[in-house]
This record gives sequence, C-alpha cells and structure tokens, in this order.
Amino acid sequence: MAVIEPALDGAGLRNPKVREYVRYWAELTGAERIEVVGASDDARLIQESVEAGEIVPAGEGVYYSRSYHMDTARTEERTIVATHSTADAGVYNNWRPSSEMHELLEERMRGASAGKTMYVVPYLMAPPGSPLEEYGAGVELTDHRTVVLHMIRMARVGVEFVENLADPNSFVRAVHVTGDLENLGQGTAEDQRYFVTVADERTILHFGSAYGGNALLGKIAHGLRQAAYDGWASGKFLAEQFMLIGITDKETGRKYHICGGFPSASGKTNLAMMLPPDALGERYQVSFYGDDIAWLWVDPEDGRLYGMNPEYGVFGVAKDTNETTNPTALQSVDAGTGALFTNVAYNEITHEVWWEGRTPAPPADVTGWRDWKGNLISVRPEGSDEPWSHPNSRFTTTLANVPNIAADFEDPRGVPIDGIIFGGRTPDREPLIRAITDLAEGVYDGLTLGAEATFAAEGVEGLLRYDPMSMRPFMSYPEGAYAAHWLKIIGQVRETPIFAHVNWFQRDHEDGHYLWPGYRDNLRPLLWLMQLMNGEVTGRQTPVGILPTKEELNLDGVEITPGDLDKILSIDAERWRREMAHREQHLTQFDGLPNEIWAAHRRIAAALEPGAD
Ligand code: OXD
Ligand code: MN
Repeated sequence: MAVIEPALDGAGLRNPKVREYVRYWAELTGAERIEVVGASDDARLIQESVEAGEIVPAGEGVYYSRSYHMDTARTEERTIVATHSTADAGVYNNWRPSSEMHELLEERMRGASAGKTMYVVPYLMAPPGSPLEEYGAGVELTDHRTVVLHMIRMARVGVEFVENLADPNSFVRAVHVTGDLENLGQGTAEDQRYFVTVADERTILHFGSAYGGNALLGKIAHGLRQAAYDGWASGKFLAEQFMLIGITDKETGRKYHICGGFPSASGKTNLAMMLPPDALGERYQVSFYGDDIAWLWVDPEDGRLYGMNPEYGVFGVAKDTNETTNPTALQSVDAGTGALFTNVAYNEITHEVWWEGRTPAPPADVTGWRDWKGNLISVRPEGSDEPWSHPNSRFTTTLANVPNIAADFEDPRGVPIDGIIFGGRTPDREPLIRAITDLAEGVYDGLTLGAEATFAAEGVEGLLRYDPMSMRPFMSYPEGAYAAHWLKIIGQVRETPIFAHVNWFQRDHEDGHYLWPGYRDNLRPLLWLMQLMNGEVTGRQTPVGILPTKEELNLDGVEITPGDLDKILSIDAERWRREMAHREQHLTQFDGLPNEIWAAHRRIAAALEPGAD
C-alpha cells in the first residue's frame, strides 16, 4: 500500500481536495507507491524509462516506444459521455447514466495498479492567466510512465497549476489505469475497456489502454469532451477540434488568425504547420499556434472572438510526414527536441526511425530495422507488403519545438479570430474555397462537414461520413444544443468572423490526379479569404457561398492547368442537389436543431434549384 501523505507533502501538494482525490484512487487501485510529477522531472523520468526498456533512444535526445499491438488508436465505440440527466444524450456522445459508469469503472480499476507507481500529474490546459484558466486545471493519475512523458510534452505540468485555484475543488479529476493489456479482450464481446467522461462531475475514468487519446487525458478527454461540456454548461466558450494559425502580411503589417476543423486524414496538421509558398515568402509569414484544439470565447470589452490552443505540444500522425508535406514537423522532432515517437519503424543499430511516406521507398538496407511490432524486417517473406510503421504511428513534441511557432502563443489573452474554416477530403463537388458571410450558414456548413468514407465497406458512393465541426468523436452534449450554443457564442461577436469551406483534394474524374497542388499553396485561398473580408476583392456569389474568380486568386508560381483551375472554382449544381438530400437526412437525426440552421439549409437548397437566381 502506498505511503501517500509524505509523497504529497514532499511535492508541496497542499490543495486538500486534490489530496483527498489522490488518496481515494491510490487506495482503490492498490498502487504500490505514488509520485507527484512536474515538468522538471522529465530528464529523470526519461532516464528511468530508458533503463527500464520502456523507451529507447532514436537519435540525440529523441526517443522511441512501441505500444501493445492491440492498443494503437482511440477507440470510439468504447468511449462514453456520462451525466446524471438523460436530456444530455445526443446522437454521437454515446451517453450513459453516471451511476452505472462509476460502478463499472471502479470494479475494473480496483487493485489494477497493484505493484505499480501511480503518478500524480497536475496540469493546465490553457496558457497561465487565460480568461478560461478556471476550466483548464486538472490532475491526471496514471500508472504508466510513458503516459507521463507524453503529458509533460502535451500539457503544462506541475503542482503550481492546482495550488492556487480560486476554488480548490475546480480541477478535472482524470484517472487513467492501464489494466492488463494482454487480457482485456480488445474488440471482442468481452471487451473490458471503458473510456468515460462523467461530464457533469468533471471526472474522467479511462481503463484499458496506454495509448494516445485513450490515455493522455488532458488532450482529448479534457481539452475537447469535458471542455465542450463546460463551455456549454457555463455558457461561456466553445472547445473545438480546430487548428489555429496566424498569417502576417509583412507589407501592410496586418496579422490575421484563422482556426478551423478538419476530419481526420484531411491534412489539418500539415495546414497548421504550413510555410508560405516560395513565391509569396517575401511578403507573408505563417505562424503556428496549434494543430488540434482551440477554445473560443468572446471578449465583452471589444466584442471580438478570441481563440487559444490549450495544449502545450503536438501529438501528430507520422504517416506521410516528409519534406514536401510538412518540413516544419520534421524540424520539430529533430535531435535535441526531446520528441517521442510511437509505433514507427526503428533501427536498433543506427537508432533511426522511419514511417510510410517519410521517403518514397523504405530504406534499401534493412539491417537493424524492426517494424512497429518489433519484428525484424530482414526476416519478412519476399514481397511482403506489410507496412513498417502503424498507420496511426505518432510523434510527440512540445509547441516550442515547432520552428514557426507564433511569438505570442502563450499570450493569456489568446488571439482575435478573423476566419473559421471547415474542410474535408472530398474528391468532387467541394470547390477549392467558398466563403460564407452569414452566421447560421457558417454554423450549418460546420454541421454538415464530412470526408469521403475511407473504407469501401463504410462508404456509400458519394456519401460523406459526416463529422460535424470535426467533433463527432468528441461531442459531449446533444447536437441541437451544440448548434444553438455556437449561434449564441458567435452571435455575441460585434463583427462575425468570415467562414469558409475549403477542399484541397478534388480529383480528376478520369485519371484521378489531384486538381490543386495543396500543401504550401493552400495559403493562397486563405489570403483570398482575408482579402474578401477586407473588401479588397468581391468574388462570385454562388448558391453555396462566394468563390474566388481566377483573377483574384494569387497564382504566382503555381503550376495548374486552366481546365483544372476552372473545375476547382466552379459549382456542379446537380451534384450539390444530391448532397442536399443527404444533408437533410443527416440533420434530421438531431433533436432541437435551431430553426436558423434549418432555414439556412432550405435557403441553400432553394438557391440550388434549376432556374433559381
Ligand atoms: C485525435 C488526435 O485522436 O488528435 O484526433 O490524436
Ligand atoms: Mn485530433
């Protein structure tokens, strides 16, 4: 049984509510010892992890770990939002009554950390001093040391973040117990895993994984699910799975900020870390604030929408990250950054790492290379096409390692938001960019966001997997109320930010080539959007928004055929009419969707009818 009080005293953890919480869970999980950690413990924890063989060096000051092979991704079907009120059940939040969940989780967690250390990780999801700081404090309890290393990179970690709370009880209780990974029946009828956010108690109980969003509880469970619920319950803010960037026009000195949501595999991290194309690099600078989460609120003083990234790091997908798609990401995991790689391929002799898409072909000399499961590549049968890395393999690095991190990324005031964009991976129909100036139409666009289904089995030809605001896996309260909350918060803004839908992935019907070069060139439509907002261009009104004319888009140095350009700057009304029918079905699922959203839907549908002007 752990000796608790001296460990808490030694760490200077005096908050009585935190102490009570630690005591309760230390006793229930049966942990052998407890250890309170802060960011300054990182070097020691790294060393202990290396000595224990949990991580291995992957170059100078960079590390590598493998997760259990059945534990490599977030598990949406085992993820639950629980509250005390049935009225909180939505379509996507997998709602259950809190009373059931407490019992289930406690039963699984009881004694499950026997023989292990329970790390106490006090953290803050917000820059210190932020107006939303009171929603950002939490204490993760975890029995997995690699999870602690990730938390130190992904959140601000230290006792100081829970010692001076205005209300000592106002921290998120985030309990993570790994469980016996080899005996949890993952994916079977006897699956023991449960990932539960008891949202109205601000308590997160995750059992049965040590991976990513299942285990780093500050990030998704707190930063998105809990925070979205808190933002709604308090009526004060939005918490969204959004990237956030700044664009500085060095000629005029103006700085713009754009945030936005993209379903997974739609290039959000690449966009967030984008550099300007060479031809525009003299004039524009793009700065990085965050690639995954933004909290948004209105400052009553100036009536502007503000946003900040509550995270402290990046937990990025490694696959296809290379010099073309995201050179910034590669620099942010260079020697000396303290980055951690998970489930990529690893060379045990040279300590190099590799993942699919890092280079066009895998290393030719396979000596020393092991795949993400730890198997030697050299003993694979001839012609094996098994990937070397897991498709969801990751890199974890702190924000400050990103070379174009914004100078003011820690500014507690956040940054004023000029534009909100949505974009999925859509092979047809969606133009390069369409701007939306009406609030309800902007929110409607977010609610009907989706991406092409990625597996044939899931997909119906031409039907998107809808992912409202890219929040489908993180919705914590009913979608109708979510839409109303968006209208309420953004409705308080004196000057509504401009909305837009973007699509970098339109393909040619015949040979399938991408019509737009993408990556750094994606800055061009965003610059047009800012010009439209400023009234410097007017674009062309269509039933689904304002599109740039060819002349308005800065295409200096872009290689694109006139035919492809026409295609990505036009609307296929017939194809859109089919989409509107799918949207109607999608929205009908949501009870209590505000009338403004239905009115926006009907307005757009009517404008798309043949003969409508
Ligand atoms: C996610 C992530 O799961 O960002 O969306 O890791
Ligand atoms: Mn994400």
